[in-house]
Amino acid sequence: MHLSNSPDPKLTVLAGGVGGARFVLALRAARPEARITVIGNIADDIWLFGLKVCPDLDTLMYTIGGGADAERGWGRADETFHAAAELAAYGAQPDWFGLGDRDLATHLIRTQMLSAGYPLSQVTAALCARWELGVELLPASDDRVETHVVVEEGGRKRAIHFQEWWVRHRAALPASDFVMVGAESASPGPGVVAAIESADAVLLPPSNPVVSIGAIMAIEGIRDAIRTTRAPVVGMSGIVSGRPLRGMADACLNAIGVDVTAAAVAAHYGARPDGILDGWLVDEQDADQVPAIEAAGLLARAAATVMSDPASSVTAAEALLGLADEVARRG
Ligand code: FO1
Repeated sequence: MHLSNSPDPKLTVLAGGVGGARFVLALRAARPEARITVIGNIADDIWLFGLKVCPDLDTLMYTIGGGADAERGWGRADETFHAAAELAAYGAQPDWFGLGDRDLATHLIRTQMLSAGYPLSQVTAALCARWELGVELLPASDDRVETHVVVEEGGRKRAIHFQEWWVRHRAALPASDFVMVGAESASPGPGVVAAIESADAVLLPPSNPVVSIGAIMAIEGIRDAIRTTRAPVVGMSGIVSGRPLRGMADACLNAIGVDVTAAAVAAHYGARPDGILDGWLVDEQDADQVPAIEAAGLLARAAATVMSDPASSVTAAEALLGLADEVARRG
């Protein structure tokens, strides 16, 4: 089936936080009739003050649900930080991760449901019901997976939680590796493999290729499903003109020895079946990289991909759907 003539295509998106969330918003606007499933990264998750915090799932939920702080990208709109200030007054650590008051309610109810024995997938569905997303948000796994970053300080190597590296150190501590602890034994969450296998297209938004898409792909059952699905699998580069559009993907790519270019990220993902992609969309500013990407076995196109407002975001989403269609037509 081709996307262009399907009345209600099934679109499955693998997403990290802000970039993934903005892409899904645009996709929903571009294809209101589509059944969209979003598989969210869980490896950014962290336990703080006895609470389970799921930054990427929450960024997806708040953004798609219209409750996010658009400027910051993460957390709730109209947020206050009274509880965080009180914790700081007690000298509580960590003091580098700002849990807002409204946001705290999400972590409280999530933790209460998890403690009562509900899996993360059911908890996420219950939380999302309030936000009426118009898409289905599935955690990549119900199992615990956590990205740890291997850093070197004073000639000694140690591993720290991803959030400590990202938020506290602003990704400035030289990193030599990322370890997705628990990924090797984690199973895909309920519905995840089915969403990939039954999709008309699988879409990778401009999420971080290492700690967002890479962390989802670290779960073997998901990686295998992506490699073998009959659906076209296409992605959009978050690297434009040698720089990440947002976030600190450059620090992540440097750490694993991948150049900060759209073509290098495409080569890092690789062509199916050994890799995970059929097609790769780069920004028009990187059109000169298209031949190199095609030489690596991918269908590549250049288009306006920078999502600076709702209209340009829809244009970018349409371009990625067009690439998926082209892959499908080639068979
Ligand atoms: N990012 C920050 O830069 N500083 C924060 O204090 C911070 C708090 C925070 C609280 C809840 C939440 O869901 C996300 C939060 N983030 C914060 C964003 C987030 O941790 C990262 O940007 C992502 O994990 C990377 O995708």
